[in-house]
Amino acid sequence: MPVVRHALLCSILAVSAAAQAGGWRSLQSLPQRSTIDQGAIWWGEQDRLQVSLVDDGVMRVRYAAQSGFGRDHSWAVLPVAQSPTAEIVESEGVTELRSAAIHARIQHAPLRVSFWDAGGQALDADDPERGIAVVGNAVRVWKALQANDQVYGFGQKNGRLNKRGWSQGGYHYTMWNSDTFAYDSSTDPTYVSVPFYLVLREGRAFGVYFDNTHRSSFDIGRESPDLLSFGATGGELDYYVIAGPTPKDVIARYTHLTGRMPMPPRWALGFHQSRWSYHPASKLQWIADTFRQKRIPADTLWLDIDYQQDFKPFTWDRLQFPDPAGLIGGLREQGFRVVTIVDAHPPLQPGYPVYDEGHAGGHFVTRPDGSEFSGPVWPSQAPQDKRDSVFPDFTSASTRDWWGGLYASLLDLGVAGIWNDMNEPSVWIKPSWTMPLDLRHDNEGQPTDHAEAHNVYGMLNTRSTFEGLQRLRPDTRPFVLTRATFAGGQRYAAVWPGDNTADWSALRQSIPTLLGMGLSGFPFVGADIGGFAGSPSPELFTRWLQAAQFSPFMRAHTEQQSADQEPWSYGVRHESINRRVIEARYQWLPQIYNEMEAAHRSGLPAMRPLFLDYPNDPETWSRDDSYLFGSDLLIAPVLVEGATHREVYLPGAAWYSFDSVQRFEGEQSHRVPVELDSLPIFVREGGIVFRQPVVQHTGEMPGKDLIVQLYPGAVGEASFYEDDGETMAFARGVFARRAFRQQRDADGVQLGIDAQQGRWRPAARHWRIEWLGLQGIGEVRDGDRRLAQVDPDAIDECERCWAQAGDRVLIRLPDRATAVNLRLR
Ligand code: MIG
Repeated sequence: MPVVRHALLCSILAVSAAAQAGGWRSLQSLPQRSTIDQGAIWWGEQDRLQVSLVDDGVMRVRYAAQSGFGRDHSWAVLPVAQSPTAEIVESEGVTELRSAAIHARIQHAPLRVSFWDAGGQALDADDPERGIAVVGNAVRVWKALQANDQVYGFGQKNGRLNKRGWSQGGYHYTMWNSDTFAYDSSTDPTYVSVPFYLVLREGRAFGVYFDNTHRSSFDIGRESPDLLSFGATGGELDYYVIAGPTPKDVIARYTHLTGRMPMPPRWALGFHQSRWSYHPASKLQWIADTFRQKRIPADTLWLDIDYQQDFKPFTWDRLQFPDPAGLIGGLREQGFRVVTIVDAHPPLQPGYPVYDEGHAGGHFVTRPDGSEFSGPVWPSQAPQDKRDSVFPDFTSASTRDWWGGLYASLLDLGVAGIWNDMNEPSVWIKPSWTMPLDLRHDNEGQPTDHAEAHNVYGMLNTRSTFEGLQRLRPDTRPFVLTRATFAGGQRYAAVWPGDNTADWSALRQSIPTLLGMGLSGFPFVGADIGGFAGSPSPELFTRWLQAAQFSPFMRAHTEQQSADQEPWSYGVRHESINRRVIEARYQWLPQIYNEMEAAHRSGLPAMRPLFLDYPNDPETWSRDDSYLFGSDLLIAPVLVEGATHREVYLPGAAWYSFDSVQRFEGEQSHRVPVELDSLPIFVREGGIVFRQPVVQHTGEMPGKDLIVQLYPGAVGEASFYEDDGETMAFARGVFARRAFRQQRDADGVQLGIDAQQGRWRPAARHWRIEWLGLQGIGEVRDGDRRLAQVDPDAIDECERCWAQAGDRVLIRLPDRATAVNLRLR
């Protein structure tokens, strides 16, 4: 609560604005001003403008045109400990708020707000002419866009990664969660709303988060090349300006504000196989058996809507699935988990317990007259009993608790994760394809209409699911996948960008879309491999699988009518290439898990655009056909049909091709020849990467060697994290983290491994340490102990030994928790 310290009653008159284009009335000045805790407030008869420091490096601007400020409530922003302090400096016509990382300057007449960082670099600034403006219930602000500003983020959006869109003349994006079957790269909006963007200005960054759930829009240099504007059709103009100076600092601060993804279970980072739908039970069992028989690794099989009786949530079609517990239990013995879809649209059917309970509890969204709303979705197409659906009101805490508890029946059958679909919400009413905007929502005690609740419906659906799973199984990490969500939804669910198409342009689009999600706080994302609508060619499926080898969420999925879309569905040649891609995913899993744990802690995406690590290199600013995975890997998937070459830009100093360990100079483009089975992967000079032998699923990992590969470079460092992969014990210190440091210089070659932090110990296993590009070694010492040299073929059988294999030095040692110092001469 802001504390009014003293009122400075100003005699400046509120100047009513000259009419502007579109009827917008620009804010001029307000007659009253006072300082408040960490900021200042201006007001007139109805208008209020408040600017305050809310977190380290984060200022908040709040403006309401009519009847003052409403309740201070956010679905996205977490409560922040009010630690930083702002110094308030008043001078003629200007108020300044100064803090360690960000300064605000508010000009009084007309009221315009601008920001600086601690180093004096200008950040976000109102356009001097237009600034904040209102028309009817709509609010908007126009910001100055500088010639060299690059703009990113906005969550799940189509188009290029860099939203400045030089060649296209800028972008205009709408935030309104929409079910957009078979969308293309010009479709907007789609399923997700994240009103957050990041501006990169000559290598330095700042961010803006617009905390408004109404339909909103962003214009990035399209209306005018030197303006960026955003606003909403209702609610307050309530936004946060987030200082850098690096883009990583902005994302760290943004995710401190809106939260970070929970630690995923390790199995969720394996390969997932889905389609609409695997049924009956024998079909799902056949899919499972085929993966194991063909030795194609996989962890998770998905049940789409047809497992249910008449598309009713929390039911099973007992003719097709007579014994779900037996089926799921048997699959578990084969190393599979099962995820089931649960759509939040129970049919209006008295006698169906979910309807009866929800009706009795007043849990469903109502019409303005208080009656229960119903509308057609899947249950209206049920094979037998066709009915309209009712919709849980997830804006009510008690409804979230109730719905979250219903997952008990699925967990009791052994279901491992939940897939929330259709939660834009998608309702088959033309032309809106959602609920009427005047429907009523509880809104945590301050009832509102669907126009305000629409964009958070999906996020609150997943909050109900996530919190329900947590309550039901407190020591198990929940796994939830969602189609719709909002800023902050990363706290509850992984996201996939819905119904893409089985064509090359959709594969190409998937990279910038997923990268944009990562920049917007959502690191756990992945698109339907092979495309959802239509059937991919064998080549497209293989290329898509390769492009997704480092996709945080890696799932093949397709629509009802398409051809078979399993890794073996495209002939023997593709089957063996596809197997190798999935095997490689599993070989890389220690590294992938490590980077996803870092994303959980830092908020920074593992799958990230080049500019995130190289913001000062202009060549990276618009690259969106390749990506970094963490800081040490650069992935350049082949995205073009019939390609024989792939152009790859490598930033920074130097990189090595992962497989041939060939050196490539940085700050250059390279033309790399490719075959059908090529996925160009580069490792940063000095990089240390963590891998394992091929496993068929994550359950086979315990006891497997940990392979540590050291790439050439004078120095290199890495941190490596592991835990049990499943429970919450890591949060109580049961994890293992250790630092690796390699050095290659005139004094010799060394690897130091610090004693582990944390109390988790892996099952007994060996380390296999591989020094790449290293020859002429005559002696290897582990501390004081000289290791025996063996033939490279014998390396996997020995207890502690080393071998020279071509230009690689291989070392095998039992894993231990204490510090290790290897010296090679
Ligand atoms: O109206 O559950 O995006 O992945 O297979 C279509 C059936 C409903 C849309 C999802 C898709 C899923 C399909 N669903």
